[in-house]
Amino acid sequence: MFPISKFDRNGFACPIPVMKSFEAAALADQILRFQHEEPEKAARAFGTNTHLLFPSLCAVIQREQILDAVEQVLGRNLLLWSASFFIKSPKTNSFVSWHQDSTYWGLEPPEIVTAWLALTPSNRENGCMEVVPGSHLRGQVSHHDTFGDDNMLSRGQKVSVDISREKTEAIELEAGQMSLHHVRIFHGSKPNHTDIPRIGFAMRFIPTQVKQKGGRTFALLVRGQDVFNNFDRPTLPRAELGAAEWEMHQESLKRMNTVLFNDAAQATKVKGHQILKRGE
Ligand SMILES: O=C(O)CCC(=O)C(=O)O
Repeated sequence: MFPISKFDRNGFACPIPVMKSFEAAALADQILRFQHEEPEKAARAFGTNTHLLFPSLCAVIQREQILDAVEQVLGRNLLLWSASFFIKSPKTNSFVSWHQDSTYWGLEPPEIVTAWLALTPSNRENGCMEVVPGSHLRGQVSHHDTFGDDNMLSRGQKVSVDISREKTEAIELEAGQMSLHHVRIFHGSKPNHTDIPRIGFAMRFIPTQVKQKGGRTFALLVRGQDVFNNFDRPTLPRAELGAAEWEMHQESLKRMNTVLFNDAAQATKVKGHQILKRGE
């Protein structure tokens, strides 16, 4: 059990053990093999909701160790709203600008927790996630979109706060460990300067009473009951990358895009209407 009182104060908690490092390494291998063999398909698959394409990832999002920790923060009735990969290849400039997740997701109230599972070690050298502890208590802060090339966020959104004046903390994880972070915490990450990839699988959980503004999206009931019915249920994958699975995946992204990009004409222009290229 991880200390929940610290999550309330800090807006994040880590490290939380989820799986053995060899299990994480096997998943990382599967992901990297797919990326190597079918780069275009992989780019479409990894952005958002990859779990709808792979039964193995669908099993990950429902793992007891993850849900037990999330339940301590959000309560017993839990939905998985989305899941994204953040993959930094060795020696690349990919980075994540400092942002709050709550900015464009259109979810209310802001009771959303991300479980970020490291499938490789994630440390200062290869660009682990960094946070400003306690910043989730400052409410929603304004952001501006940069659409920067190396920025892993689809809009390159950046918090309008001078982070150099803030106290930051690096979230270093071993493969198979995860962190939890609050939807309003300021967070970001730097490039990977090492020879090893950095792979994180970010799972976004909400309690069933949360509502989606701007359209109806999908969310999977992973624990407890849902008496609110605020989301549609996705069909779970039976085969890896099957035709029906791609159809479900694309439909989920189409709906998500309607919500995320409804006021960002430039997003479709810059990202070529590829739906969500990578993490939200
Ligand atoms: O993987 C990263 O470096 C950033 C992840 C992130 O922004 C998130 O999970 O919300």
